[in-house]
Amino acid sequence: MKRKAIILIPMIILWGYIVPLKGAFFDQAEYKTRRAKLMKAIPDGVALIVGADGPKQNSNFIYFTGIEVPRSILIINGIKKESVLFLPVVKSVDRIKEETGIERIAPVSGLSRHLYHIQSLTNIIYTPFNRDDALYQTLGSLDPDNRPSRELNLMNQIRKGFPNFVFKDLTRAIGELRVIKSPAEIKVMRESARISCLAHIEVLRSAKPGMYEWELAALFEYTIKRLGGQGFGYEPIVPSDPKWYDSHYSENSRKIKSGEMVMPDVGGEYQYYVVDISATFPINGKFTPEQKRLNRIICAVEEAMRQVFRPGIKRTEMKAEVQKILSKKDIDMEKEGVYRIRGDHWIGLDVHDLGPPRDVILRPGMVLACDPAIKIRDKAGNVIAGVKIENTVLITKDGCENLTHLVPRTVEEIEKEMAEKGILDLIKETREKNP
Ligand SMILES: [Mn+2]
Repeated sequence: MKRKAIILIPMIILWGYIVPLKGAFFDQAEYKTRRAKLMKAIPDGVALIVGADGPKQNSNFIYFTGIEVPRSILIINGIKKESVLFLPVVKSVDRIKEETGIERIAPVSGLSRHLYHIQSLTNIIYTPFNRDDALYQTLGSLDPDNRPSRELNLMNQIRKGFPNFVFKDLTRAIGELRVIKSPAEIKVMRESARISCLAHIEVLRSAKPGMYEWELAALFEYTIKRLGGQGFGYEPIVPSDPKWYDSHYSENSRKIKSGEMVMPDVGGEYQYYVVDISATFPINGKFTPEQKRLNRIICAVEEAMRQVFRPGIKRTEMKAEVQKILSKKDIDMEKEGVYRIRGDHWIGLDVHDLGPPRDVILRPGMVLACDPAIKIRDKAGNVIAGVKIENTVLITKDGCENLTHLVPRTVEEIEKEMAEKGILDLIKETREKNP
């Protein structure tokens, strides 16, 4: 099965068709269920969700509506159990109602009147507080970038006009919903994973010593978009030695020399769903004995983590179980400097998705990172070598499913893929034939 998938890849990449984006990505029932669950969580108030001002919608708004129209606003009424979508220009009302199941559609100019009427129902407005401009932000600090967000601007305007309203944070309630993926969401995440994995394979095939990190980043982006993705799911990090250990490195400007390792942390976005993938490979396509050793250890750790990921386990309990599995393979995580073995974060509409706190018990439908890493330091404490891999993993009813399983992981798989021709090899051949 796996071989077949890999043989098909060049065909898919070169002649694949582009899936166009559309307004609503799921059927009406999906969006109605999401809003109904939120209504249950806010029986004493209304939720206010502010849409993005550009062509790309924000995660919460797309989650509850599937609507991309810029500058829209959504009210989900937990008391009356209905939703009102405010659009800058009201058109295609029947189509939007059909796609989203939203009960009422009105012009944004009618929001003020709507809030006036809501006052007789409740004084509570729930809205997701933005981490960066929470209401307790210090006022009057001297920082040119210290501007209130659009959301905060709107809150302040509402406060001025309707001083009785009290705002409460909705982030936690939305996180509880978004952390469990429905069957429809899982289907989309599988596709997001598939195209992101194919991009990793394409990069392995094209990577050569002497290339710049940005060339690999550009190839990731091209492949993801060519296969129907919206682009990067998050800022791509394509570091090579010795930049790799700086986890926020995103200049991607280094020329990669033979003998050096590359550690791309790149995932695509498809219909707004993101996957998170990291890999480690030698730019010249051949692992040294020490690199082979690190690869063997990290693959064993990652596999053990997936053996442990299952419903009912607490993330804080994972480390001991992982070590138990590894002991049978004579791997001591402590001694090898292995870290991050609990699944670092939730993944979904955002790469660091909204969800409950770390010590929560895993449940089916959760998607999280399986992202162990090793850093090797010299006596002075400087990082001199290391390895990192990351898969996006779904908790199923009796274990887990690796959504990003198509990425080559072992030494054999990686070396074999790197020996294949990639798009950049084909471009080079064309150029040589036509000097
Ligand atoms: Mn990650």
